[in-house]
Amino acid sequence: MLSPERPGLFRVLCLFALFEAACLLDTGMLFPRESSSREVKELSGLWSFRADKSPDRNQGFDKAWYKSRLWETGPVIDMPVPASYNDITQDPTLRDFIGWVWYEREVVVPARWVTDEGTRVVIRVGSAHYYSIVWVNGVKVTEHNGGHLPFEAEVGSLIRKDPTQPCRITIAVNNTLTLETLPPGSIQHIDDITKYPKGFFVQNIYFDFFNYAGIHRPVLLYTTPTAYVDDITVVTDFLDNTGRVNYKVSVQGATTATVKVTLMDKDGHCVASSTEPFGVLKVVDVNLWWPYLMHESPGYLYSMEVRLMAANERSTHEDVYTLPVGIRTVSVTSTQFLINKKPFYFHGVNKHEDSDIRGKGFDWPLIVKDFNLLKWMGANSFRTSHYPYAEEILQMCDRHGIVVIDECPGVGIKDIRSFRNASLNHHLDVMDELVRRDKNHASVVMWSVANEPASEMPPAEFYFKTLIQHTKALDPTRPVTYVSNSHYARDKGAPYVDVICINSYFSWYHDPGHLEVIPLQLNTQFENWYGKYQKPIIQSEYGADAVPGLHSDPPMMFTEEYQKVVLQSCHDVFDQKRKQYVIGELIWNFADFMTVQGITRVVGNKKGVFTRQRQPKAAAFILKERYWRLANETGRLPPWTKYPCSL
Ligand code: BDP
Repeated sequence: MLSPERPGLFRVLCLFALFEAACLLDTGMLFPRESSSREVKELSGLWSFRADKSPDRNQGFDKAWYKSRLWETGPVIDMPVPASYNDITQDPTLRDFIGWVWYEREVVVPARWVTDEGTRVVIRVGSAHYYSIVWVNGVKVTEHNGGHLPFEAEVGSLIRKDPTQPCRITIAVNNTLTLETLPPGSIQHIDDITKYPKGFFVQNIYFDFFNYAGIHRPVLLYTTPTAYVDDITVVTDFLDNTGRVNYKVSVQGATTATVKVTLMDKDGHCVASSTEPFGVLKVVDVNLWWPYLMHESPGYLYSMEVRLMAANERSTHEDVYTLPVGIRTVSVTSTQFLINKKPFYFHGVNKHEDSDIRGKGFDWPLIVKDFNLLKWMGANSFRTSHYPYAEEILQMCDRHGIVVIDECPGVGIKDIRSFRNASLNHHLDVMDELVRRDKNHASVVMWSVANEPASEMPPAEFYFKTLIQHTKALDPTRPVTYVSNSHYARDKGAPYVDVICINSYFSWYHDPGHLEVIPLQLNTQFENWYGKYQKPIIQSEYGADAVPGLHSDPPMMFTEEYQKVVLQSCHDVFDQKRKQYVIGELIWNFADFMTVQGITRVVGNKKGVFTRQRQPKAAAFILKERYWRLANETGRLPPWTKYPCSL
């Protein structure tokens, strides 16, 4: 990726590596889409729910709750899916619950799914936090370690066993974190009965957001033929006016197969086609995928239709899957981040999947509102701090041209025991799953393998070297970063990354109240990091808490004025350094978000420039002014926007 001397050969090697890497996992993880050969049944809505409040949280397994209907095992309540369960009731023990919770729902499946042996029926959970086990009609079909990423299992044979019965889906989810989970955590039992009730325990976490739990993203049943398109990998580039889509199609369940691949433009016209399972589609007069505010028509997507004609011992099948494809390139020099060979400056935000009542539950109105706010403020990018966001969000980014730094849940790696092999191996698996899921998104321009680990610890160097090299081998077409805290003495991961990402909170956690230190300290920070590594730098977090409606002049901490001045003081330095090697600035945070209770958090973290209800604080207007100005300087505004704009 870094200025190859022989671009042609290099590209072939990259492709080979990505295509091979895609095979490291047994199967693909294509987003379920309807087509002439595929149906999707969404199971969003009310599920039965029961938290296992037994002392060892194991009653559900001892009594095999999955074997009967959940209400037959004891009292159940209604629980919306998708949603975190924590804020749904008035019960404080459920908000702070740690252990197994049980979800159940009965589904009536179309008769054709049952009778047609040539149909494959798959259950897919978009994400559940943290460890999940799934049963269908009392039979275990899969389990999955980790939140934020999808998992699935074939269930056709179980549904067909007794077609007269509805299909009963039971999902048990456990939010317990250990030193080997991502993010890590630990359970602490406190036995002092003079101070704590019997059986008292807490879950210690080392990250700054509430450990929301439950089924966070949609659960689906979907079908494919038994011979089907299992995975598609695309890597794009262009030369002059000609775009190139390098692709590979993986097929499962077929004894013989032929493939027809057709690339269509936005108007549905075929621009290239092939009958090979892998190859290159050439697009004359290509419409490149451009970021929002960098071009007058950002987010241009082609549609790649893969039509499989296959046979197996049962019958012949046709399977159709259509993948949106944005044609663009990404590369990095020692001072610049290039998209389509042009310098790109990240002016954006860090987010969380977080809102009132829903917690981390997927919610379309919230997602669309957030995109409207991003576009209103002129943000062209965000980092998925501190875990992968829903695929539907990345699809929105592809369509709107919002650039994404895709971060895995490697946050809060602070305990030396979390650098052992068990943790590293799980971290590598999570990167495999993340790259498998998100490799085809044009909006994803960089992988972030972790946020602020205790990188001064001796095992950190081996850990991050291995992790970063593994990620680069998985996907040689995108840069890899890892987010450091500028206040840490040493950073062992930095030599291996392509882009340095730094978080710093001058005049907040350090020298609180002393706004005057910001210009000097921020300048020193940049000079030190660039001097040492000669790599482009993104200010990946900066900011200050502001309790909305709290005011003071001269500014005092926690007021809207203080937050404003922190931002403005940083912006002056960014403006000097972006002429040299600073390639972006991402505010911490887009919106206020929930955290554990603590003496530095007033009902959550208040560093949002929007409130948790998505209303602007004074700082939002500062950023809006700045981001549109930056866009005017560095990009090409779409004709339908006027500066200052009110979208
Ligand atoms: C940063 C962390 C982020 C926190 C933020 C803060 O990366 O997760 O929420 O500090 O303290 O260091 O607001």
